[in-house]
Amino acid sequence: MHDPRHQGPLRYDPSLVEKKWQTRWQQDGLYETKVNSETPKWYELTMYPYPSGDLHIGHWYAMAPADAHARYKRMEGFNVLHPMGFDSFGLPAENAAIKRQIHPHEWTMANIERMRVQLQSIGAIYDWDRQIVCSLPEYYKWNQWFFIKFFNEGLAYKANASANWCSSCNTVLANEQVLNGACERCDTVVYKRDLNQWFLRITKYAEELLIMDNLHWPEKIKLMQKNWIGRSEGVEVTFDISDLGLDITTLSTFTTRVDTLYGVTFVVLAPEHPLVEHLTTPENKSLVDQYIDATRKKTDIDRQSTEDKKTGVFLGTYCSNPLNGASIPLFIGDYVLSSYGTGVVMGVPAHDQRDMEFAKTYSLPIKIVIAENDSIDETNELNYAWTGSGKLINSEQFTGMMNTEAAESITAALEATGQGSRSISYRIRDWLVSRQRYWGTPIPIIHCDNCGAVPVPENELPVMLPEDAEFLPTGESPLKQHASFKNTICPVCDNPAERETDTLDTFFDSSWYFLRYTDPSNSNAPFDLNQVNAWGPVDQYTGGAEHAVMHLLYARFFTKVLRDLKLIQFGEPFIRLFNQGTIIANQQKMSKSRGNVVSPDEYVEQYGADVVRTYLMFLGPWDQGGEWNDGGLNGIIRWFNRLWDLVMLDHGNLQSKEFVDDIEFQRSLNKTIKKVREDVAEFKFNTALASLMSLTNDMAHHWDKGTVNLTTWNDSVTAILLLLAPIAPHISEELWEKTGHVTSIHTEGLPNWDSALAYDETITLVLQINGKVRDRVMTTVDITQSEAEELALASYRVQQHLENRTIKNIIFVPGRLVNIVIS
Ligand code: ANZ
Ligand code: ZN
Repeated sequence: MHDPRHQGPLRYDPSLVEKKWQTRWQQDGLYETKVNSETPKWYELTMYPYPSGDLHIGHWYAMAPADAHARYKRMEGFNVLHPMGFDSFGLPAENAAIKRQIHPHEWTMANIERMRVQLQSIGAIYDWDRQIVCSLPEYYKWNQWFFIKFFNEGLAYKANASANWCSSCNTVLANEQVLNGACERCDTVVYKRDLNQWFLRITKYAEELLIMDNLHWPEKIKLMQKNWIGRSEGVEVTFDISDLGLDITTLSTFTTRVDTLYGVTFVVLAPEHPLVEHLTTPENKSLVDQYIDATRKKTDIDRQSTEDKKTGVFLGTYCSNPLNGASIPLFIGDYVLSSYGTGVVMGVPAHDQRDMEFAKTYSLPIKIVIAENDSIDETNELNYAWTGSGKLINSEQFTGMMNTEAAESITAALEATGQGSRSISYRIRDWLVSRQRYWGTPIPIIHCDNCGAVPVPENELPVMLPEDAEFLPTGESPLKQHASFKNTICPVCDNPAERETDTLDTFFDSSWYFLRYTDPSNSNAPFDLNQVNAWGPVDQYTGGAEHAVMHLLYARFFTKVLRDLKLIQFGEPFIRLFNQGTIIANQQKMSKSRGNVVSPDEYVEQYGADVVRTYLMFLGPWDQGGEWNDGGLNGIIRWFNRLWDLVMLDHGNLQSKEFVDDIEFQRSLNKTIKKVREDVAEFKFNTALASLMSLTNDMAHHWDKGTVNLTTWNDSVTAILLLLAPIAPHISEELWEKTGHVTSIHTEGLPNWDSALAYDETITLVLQINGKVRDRVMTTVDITQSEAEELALASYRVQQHLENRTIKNIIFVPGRLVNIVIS
């Protein structure tokens, strides 16, 4: 009976048993969620999937462990919301539609139907009444409603900008969607196009978005957000250009090293800078124009590359240094980005590597103003820029000061004369949200010649996406060709006007979907205030680390705006974040092109959802992912069978053993309960499962040896089923019923442990000589140093290795080891 070599088939027919329970749970409304004032809430959310058509093992890997954790929280006594939906707008639907001549809506809805059935097979606690489908008007209506709110607050605006253009997707991309200069979706190299686009003013929240102390998120993700926001403290220094006879008399630069101001030997403007044409002399114009053209073809990444030569063109004009009036030549250079700081850099070749390279290329003077050490003076030849700190030289009255101190003094001097002010620059740019594609939310704006951009009146929402658009990618929004969509009447002045034909970035949809789950079918508002404030914010969010910047940052921004609009009462969307790892096959990431994608369906059909769920949680730490290996499923099947057999044993046989002393087994049981509860709470499913498996062994062992009494046996059966319930909800429910329970195991609480029994009394103390293990002894955890030393020296094996050598030192690591150091 306890033969560990038990092999498949399962003791139960998974298809029958799982179907039976899924139907019953559904009928009993077991997973309907309602706000409830008595029970504390727990909102656990898995990033919603894109309805690509097939639920693959990667989805299971994201969803099954998250479901186990949500179930665990339920059993812990929380009122748990764990919803599911579909991120269903976006390019793949449109591309598939173009390729296969199916309407994106049809393609999307068919995929959703299919995926929902597959999702149901996981046996998760999703409350399907709360499902969200972003591409339906009942959802995107509220995107439009929010957009108008943003617009009215000045948080949505249309502007000309040089935007990232992907020629293969035929649309602009947000900065966040450009990876290493290429489109994150299709890898096509992105170039810049001047376009009139819609932006959301995320930069207004840059400072607050940096505050992440209270977020329980992986440090790595917080750091990525911080770097993306990229805050720099510096000074805006103005250089005089009044000699040139222009309307504008100063040129403003942003520097983080104002202490180097005496070392400026040139000033470089970004080629796109609006003053360039005015600062260029006629003789220099043609070279300058050529250079500007060449710059457009480069990506920002290329422009910032440290490998490439720093190039530029002289404009033929000069500005003067605010401190000493020195005349300084003006250049354009593509290493200066128009979108950062003021788009102008003061060139300090002695102390900035890029400036150094630039100066060498154009034979510009290199003037040292920070001494690397005392022996350096301005006559030294520099081969590299000294970017460290030091005393100022060659800097008039500031000479001799430490540079940190000089920075303060120089700033004060500039402020006094109005030639400079402290300033903070951020790397982050406003979020470009308009897309020239069909399958997205129409932007609810009407352009009127008299009234400008006018929002669509609220009672006319949603602006429906017309079904019959020609959605071929032409580079312009397909809605532009749709006359009856485009032509309308201005809501303000009643004159003919045109609708905005761009659609919203799908990251707009996902920036607030977690709020909609709290009240998904509300047709009067995006959500009811009581519902959203009762459930929100999300207590635990789980998903892939690839969303470190875009989605998570946008959602945080949205949440803060909605808080400021008094629509919600919290300012952070996701309190805790856990990133699962990836599951691989044959040592490689699964992908269609490699042909190594594992489909869960057949496995589920053959072995049931529980075996697949449990295996996924067992194959490695969830945040590290692991290798899918069919053979591994057998281990789970074998274990389930053993457990089944043990639970089904006729425990009446134990009646006679009422008084057996089974303290050893009780210890093992209580320790397991403690360990499993702690592990699952922290998403350590694999070690939790290992403990449950070893408890199974223990149960079998004590049964065979007769060292367990009836009460403890029953406790152990109850405990192991309860602990398994979040991970394998069907088999645990089936066995729960078979052991005589009439109500669902999923309405039970978790088993508790007795701390006196869960206490690890004995440990194995490792005995070493000069770091080499020589013996191991069992002892008590609380053994003292002197007791441990005594024990070590008494060991026969240790004595053999000690021979007659002198002991120099004895190191004791409590609870772990004794290391005897000999000469
Ligand atoms: C003079 C200087 C001297 C600088 C020196 C550095 C060292 P972070 O730290 O990233 O904020 N800079 C300013 N605007 C720029 C732009 N639009 N494109 C490219 N570079 C730009 O970098 C701030 C520094 O980057 C600024 O300080 C400026 O160069 C440059 F020894 O000013 B520094
Ligand atoms: Zn009008």
